[in-house]
Amino acid sequence: MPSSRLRLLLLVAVVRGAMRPGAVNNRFPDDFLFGAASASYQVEGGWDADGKGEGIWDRMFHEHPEFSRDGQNGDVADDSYHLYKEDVKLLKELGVNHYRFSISWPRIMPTGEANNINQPGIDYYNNLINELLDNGIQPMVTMYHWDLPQWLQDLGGWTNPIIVDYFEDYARVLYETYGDRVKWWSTFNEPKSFIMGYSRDDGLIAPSIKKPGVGDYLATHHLLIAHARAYHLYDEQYRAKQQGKVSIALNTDWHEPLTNSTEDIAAADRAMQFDFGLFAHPIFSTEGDYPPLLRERIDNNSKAEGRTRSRLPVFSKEMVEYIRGTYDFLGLNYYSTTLVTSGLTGDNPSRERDSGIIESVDPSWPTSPSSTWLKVVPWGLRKLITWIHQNYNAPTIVITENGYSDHGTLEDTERISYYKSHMTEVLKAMNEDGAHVIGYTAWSILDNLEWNSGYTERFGVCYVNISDPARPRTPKASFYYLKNVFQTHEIQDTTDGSR
Ligand code: PNW
Repeated sequence: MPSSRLRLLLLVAVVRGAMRPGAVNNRFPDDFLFGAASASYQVEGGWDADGKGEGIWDRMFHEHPEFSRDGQNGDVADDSYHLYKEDVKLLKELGVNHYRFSISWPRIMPTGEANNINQPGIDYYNNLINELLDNGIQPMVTMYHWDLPQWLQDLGGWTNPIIVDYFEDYARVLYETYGDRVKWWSTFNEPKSFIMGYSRDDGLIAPSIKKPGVGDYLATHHLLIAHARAYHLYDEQYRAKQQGKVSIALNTDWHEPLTNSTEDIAAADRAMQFDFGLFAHPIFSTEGDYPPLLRERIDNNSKAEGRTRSRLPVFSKEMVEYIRGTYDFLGLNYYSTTLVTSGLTGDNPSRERDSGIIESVDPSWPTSPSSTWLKVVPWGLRKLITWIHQNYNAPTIVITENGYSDHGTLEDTERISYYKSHMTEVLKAMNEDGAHVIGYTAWSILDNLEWNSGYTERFGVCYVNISDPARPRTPKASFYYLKNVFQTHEIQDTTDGSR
């Protein structure tokens, strides 16, 4: 038996990651998982093909073409519904371990109901999954990347508690149909983004319900319960046989205090709680439930508004326990960072106003040429990973999205330096801060329909020519750069994406 002092030293070494094989500064461990991502509405097209039902993004863009910056929508997008074999070919050449894609709920269940299955939709994902596996690529499936069946939205969507039952039915169909081959599941992609579909006053996010400070919290409440239902269902009925993992993909900017004043530090913490803790605390914290800070602020504001109950719904004790711990890993999407100070902004009421923070950016941060929000701040990713590691019980983390947008150039040197600098920060979080990151997923394999920005903002490591009905795909320099990193597990110095 080693002495207790020796054991302590060993423990420290293990915790610091120093004993993990391959844990050197520019090298990822041998078993590290590299992948690339997409989402159904952004790439598939075939919006009404072969019996697919209408989704909320179909409805929104058809009714409001002006909500798209270039008039593009998901009707055809990258036509991956027909061209998925080409996508898999590219993924194989890129050398990924996994492909993170999402399933379109209305494609397999046109109304969202489990008694109404669309067989061609089921077949599409069977074909995609089999094609991936035949090429040695693991499917990493997101159940919900924002395309709710319109039929369910007509019942109130995420604001109606009945959605939890429908989501559980949907999850059951997915486990039953694909669970023999899919071992990585995420229930939701970026709740923080899609709850804005129930709050934003410009209506730009489907389903364009403008109920800030009420609709977004209601949607949050129900999606958290739905997540837990899907997790428990897997645990109770599928895990033993299918041996997969179930989690959720959360996103946030890193929020850095504007100055080191106590007030700014507190404001930055509030920003993290409102953007990330709202979803993470109920699932990943030791005590569960919404962050106490949110409970207090939103309850107080609700009272001051003369309400009889809080705009943030309340979980019963049983429900807190039911949701707590429903994860096998944490999916993390990161793009950018903001500076935070305290102050009141946004609609009254709204989540923004409840948070009591004002955000800005440092003008010296490089900016994506095509984005209004993407500032390049690699160190924010390390701080975020380490903050999660310290605040939520050192979860196993898969970076489920990280990437850079431009107008679509093939010589995308800025994208290469974005990937390079961000992967370097991931390694620092692992090796120097002891965080348990096991995978990194680039957003995105293809230029795709970037929601309201259409194709004016492109995230792909492959260019897609959308003027050509054949939607030809062409690898960019960043494709070859990533290929090299994925192959060698080493961050290459070159920024020219040498082939
Ligand atoms: C994510 N922001 O969305 C989504 O998961 C993807 O569907 C999307 O294409 C990708 O990131 C790039 O935008 C985000 O304004 C949308 O901070 C907006 C923001 C962040 C993420």
